[in-house]
Amino acid sequence: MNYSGFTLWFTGLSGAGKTTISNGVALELKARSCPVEILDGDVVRTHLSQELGFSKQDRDINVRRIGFVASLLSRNQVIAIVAAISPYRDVREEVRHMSENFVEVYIKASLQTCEQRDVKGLYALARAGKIEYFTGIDSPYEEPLSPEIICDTQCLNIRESINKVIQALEEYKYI
Ligand code: GGZ
Repeated sequence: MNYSGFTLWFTGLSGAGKTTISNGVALELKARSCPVEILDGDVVRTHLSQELGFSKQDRDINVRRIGFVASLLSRNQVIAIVAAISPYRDVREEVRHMSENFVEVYIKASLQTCEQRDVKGLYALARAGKIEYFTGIDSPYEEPLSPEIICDTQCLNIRESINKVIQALEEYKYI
């Protein structure tokens, strides 16, 4: 089968499950012999965006960089999987237009849920004023208005979310 490249963009709060679900989707796609590359916000920040913080201006630069790399990959038949908070709607719209084929996946989880999980202890630090511009605390998260896919993690477990993404990609005839 001939696969075309596309960008699969996961957005959502810190701790919503973007990394876990996107890694699971990547494994499924690799099992189908699809060429896949993952661009995780956290990882990109240690390689491409070390100098950037979390102001709107810096996040916008980070998200545009990721969008640009994803566009290069996807135009070369690679499935570019992005997992980044990418909290601002305007820049998400901008990166949508960078890739010819773009699928936005909203990993939906309430702030309360993410804060309860607090896997990395970052919410506690943000509440204590030790991290500034923390998404959901003192920096906004603008929910997508019409994402191609929504994984509501209050209703779906990890496996179900992964399956939902794969099924949607089949329906869109990307895979
Ligand atoms: C949000 C922060 C912050 C602040 C550090 N706000 O859940 P994580 O830990 O592993 O992933 C988050 C990551 C955010 O990087 P992104 O590139 O995805 O953000 S954006 O798309 O908005 O540019 C989080 C950690 O870095 N982190 N400080 N203040 N998340």
